[in-house]
Amino acid sequence: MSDERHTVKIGAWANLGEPRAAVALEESGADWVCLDAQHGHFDDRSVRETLALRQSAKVPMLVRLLSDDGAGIGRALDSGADGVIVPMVESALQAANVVRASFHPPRGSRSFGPMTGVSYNTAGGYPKRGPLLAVMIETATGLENLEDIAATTGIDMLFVGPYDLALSLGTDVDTLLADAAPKSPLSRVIDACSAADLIPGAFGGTPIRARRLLDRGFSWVSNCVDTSLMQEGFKVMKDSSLGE
Ligand code: 3PY
Ligand code: MG
Repeated sequence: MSDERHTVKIGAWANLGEPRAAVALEESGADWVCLDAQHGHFDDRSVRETLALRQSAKVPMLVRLLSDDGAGIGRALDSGADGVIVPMVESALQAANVVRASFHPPRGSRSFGPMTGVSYNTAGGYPKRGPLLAVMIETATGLENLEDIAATTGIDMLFVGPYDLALSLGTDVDTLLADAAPKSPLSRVIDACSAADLIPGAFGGTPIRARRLLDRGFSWVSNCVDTSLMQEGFKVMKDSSLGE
């Protein structure tokens, strides 16, 4: 995976739970799209409808799950998600459970639903060997166990949630992003990804924060959410209509 690890991929974050809006993001040039079922409004039905609505799988569509629950992982993958982003992962055991829940036996323990199951897609030529598995590092405990989590066989990406991580560390997002000291939290995540050959990913949320994360060495970075795109987009279009 080494080459892919360093390829910059800018992602769009879909919060609304609206299948057509999420597919429009995929068609707008995003390198990947996340359907957020944790803080966003996606549920089983809207995830399924979104994935079914794609004309073709152009880029990876990942589901950010409500929790690390194995059944939820299986349902997202059965619906055709290209991968999952699992929040609040704090230990190697939790990361190993994510891997186990993502693969059918003999590799894992994912249940096989032959009448409903969709095999995972291969959007954008990646992932080819299975669903993309991203575990979120967003707590002080997750950071403490970072290297063990990164060493878990089967994980593809460490994905930083800077909002939760900043809260957990008693700092703020911009201070966390700006701290480039060698042993700073984000530097440690980059180093752990290098050592374990994982993709370093992070939630940016805005273009400025996405830029900071790219500068810090992250390669899969989200730079917007669908709701803010509408707010910002209308402003830009209004100004442009008025010649400003
Ligand atoms: C975080 O920054 O904590 C996130 O989970 C982004 O959604
Ligand atoms: Mg979070």
